[in-house]
Amino acid sequence: MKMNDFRLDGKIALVTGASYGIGFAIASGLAEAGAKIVFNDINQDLVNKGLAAYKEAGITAHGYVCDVTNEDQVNEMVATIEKEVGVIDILVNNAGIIKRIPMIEMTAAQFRQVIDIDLNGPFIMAKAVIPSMIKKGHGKIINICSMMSELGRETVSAYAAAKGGLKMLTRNICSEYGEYNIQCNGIGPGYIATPQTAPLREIQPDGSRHPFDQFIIAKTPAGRWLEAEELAGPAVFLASDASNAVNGHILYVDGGILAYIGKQPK
Ligand code: NAP
Ligand code: GCO
Repeated sequence: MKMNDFRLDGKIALVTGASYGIGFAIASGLAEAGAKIVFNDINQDLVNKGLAAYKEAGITAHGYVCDVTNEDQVNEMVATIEKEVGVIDILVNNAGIIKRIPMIEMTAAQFRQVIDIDLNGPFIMAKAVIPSMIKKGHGKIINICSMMSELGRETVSAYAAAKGGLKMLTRNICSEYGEYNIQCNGIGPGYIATPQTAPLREIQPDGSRHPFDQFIIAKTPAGRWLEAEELAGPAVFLASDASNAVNGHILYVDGGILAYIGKQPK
């Protein structure tokens, strides 16, 4: 093994939904390792916000408007990227939403929307980039899974179903395309302080921490929420030649939540 195996120089990385949050943190880490960064988001305002943020971070990024659930938009974006930037070597399926609604109160349309973005989107994106990866003789796909790829909890039935499915899609891409030197793995973040989890960390009217915030602190051995930047190193590893023998694996970056029964209440 050479330390250079962890470098991404000369590689093109597409990170979906990466104007901010986990996607932005992962893309920034991949850039630090030498990758050329391409990202998409759902509208031009978000893409512009992302371009400004990457520029401020000293990263030259290419941004595109694309809804990952729209196959025509995805195919057009990938073709444009190949023309304007080059063939995608690394795909990070990061774009995702969550709806926290008790299952029997959730409409089928709401359930379908979460499945569409969090599971169909990664399928559509992977399907669009794999042919060129096969031609190129290598490729890396990293699917952003979740604690809910392994665990359920109240109000997140659609999200858990999607993230559980994403774990198995990861394993299936590994199984079907490993022979073409394509490695498909997942990252399963724990609880990360981003806009998506902001409602779970809101300070209560009496000034106390949100009950869920306190719950996660007790469930995490380190006794804290994790930062999006803490996902960058694992992403660089899975995007690099250092992980060429790792395939179909979900790397949980959760501070130990899945290993821990939780701190006994005082
Ligand atoms: P976030 O702050 O909500 O960011 C998600 C990004 O995806 C946003 O830019 C969002 O755009 C974009 N997006 C949504 N739907 C899209 C679509 N159809 N096409 C393209 N882009 C779309 O979420 P996050 O916390 O950074 O999470 C990123 C990923 O990590 C998600 O897959 C999430 O499930 C997963 N995750 C998060 C945590 C956590 O604790 N935060 C933990 C485990 C896994 P909009 O701003 O328009 O919505
Ligand atoms: C929730 C949270 C989680 C995190 C993440 C945990 O409501 O439970 O949003 O789902 O987003 O997926 O890994």
